Amino acid sequence: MKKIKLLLLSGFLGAGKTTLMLSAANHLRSKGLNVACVTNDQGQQLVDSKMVQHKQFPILEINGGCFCCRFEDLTDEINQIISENEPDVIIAEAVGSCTDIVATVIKPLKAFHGNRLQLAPLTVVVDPRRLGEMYQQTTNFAEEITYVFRKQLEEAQCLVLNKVDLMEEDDIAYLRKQLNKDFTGIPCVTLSAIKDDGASNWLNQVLHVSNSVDKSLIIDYDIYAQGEAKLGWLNTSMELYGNIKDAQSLVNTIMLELIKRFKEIDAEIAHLKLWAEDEKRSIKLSAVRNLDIPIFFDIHSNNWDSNKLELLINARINAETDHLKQIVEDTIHLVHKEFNLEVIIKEFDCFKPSRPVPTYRMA
Ligand SMILES: Nc1nc2c(ncn2[C@@H]2O[C@H](COP(=O)(O)OP(=O)(O)OP(=O)(O)O)[C@@H](O)[C@H]2O)c(=O)[nH]1
Ligand SMILES: [Mg+2]
Repeated sequence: MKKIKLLLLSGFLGAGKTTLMLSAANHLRSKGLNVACVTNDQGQQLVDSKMVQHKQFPILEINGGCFCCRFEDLTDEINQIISENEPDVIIAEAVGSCTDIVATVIKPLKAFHGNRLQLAPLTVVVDPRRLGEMYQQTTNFAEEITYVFRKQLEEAQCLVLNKVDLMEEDDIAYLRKQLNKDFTGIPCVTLSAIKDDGASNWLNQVLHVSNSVDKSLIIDYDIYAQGEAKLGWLNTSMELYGNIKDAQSLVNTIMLELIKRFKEIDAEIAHLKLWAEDEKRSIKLSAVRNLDIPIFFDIHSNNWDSNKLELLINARINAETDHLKQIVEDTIHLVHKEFNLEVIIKEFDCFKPSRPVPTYRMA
């Protein structure tokens, strides 16, 4: 039986996993291969899934916990996508606050499903600015979050230093040197996942290589759980009704307002994503640091007026949930008043990820 290739992406929130997954999926599709994508989150209402659907790839979503804690869901869903879409390659993105994937996902997949899945080396995507902050000890994140970031790097079987377009060559050379020193023997690919064909270097590195590493991470689950619990997680979806003259500018205003308010309480943004759509168009904005201005527009849509807009907000912030909730609620209220829009909240979920309890852990 021909095995289906499974490429697993890990790496911290905002590092560029979804961007790389979509770039790789596009590349493979252009070569005539069937690709399916897997998104994963602690909550529901995911901007990432909207992105995958927008690019028209088959998608499966594992909600309400990471792959390791929802291992049976992951394998059930993989079975389903295989029978419905017959993919040649599946690309799966783990939750950005998750680690210990070799022991809790890769090894169990190899043990129980190795006859039909060919697992590639575990790839960890890195934002070089976050990596620089770790080395220079200038991060604004709680120590326990940096612990998780570091553990993600430690279990990489392939490192992707992404977003090189944002960096000076010297800085990239310095970071590569540090990675080579700290993670000797681990291949490190530098690329820009947002550029056309940015993923091809990575695919060359992992697509035809089977996962052969059996070393599991040494990790303290108490600190890991504390690190995850330092992050406030908020997913909300709503409908906005009224005379929306310029949807892009409206969504931009919401984004800037949220960033301003998080800065005011010194709450570091890990990833703040907004998605807006009506029946014809959609737009996505992301900020992955408090310093992130201007914001990335992943899907452009200029001069866009509408009477009804659906809006998703996904926020992962180093903040207490009551602060996070208050800031998002206040911002929505401001939109209602300043833009004279009726706002109907469909879902509103704000929480801290609970302690990871993997279904399997193979040391
Ligand atoms: N300049 C630049 N921006 C990038 C690159 N890759 C990703 N980004 C941007 O970084 C932001 C985060 O990218 P995502 O792909 O959503 O990151 P992620 O790792 O999937 O984030 P989570 O799902 O929250 O863990 C988006 O605004 C992307 O457009 C890159 O190579 N260069
Ligand atoms: Mg993502």
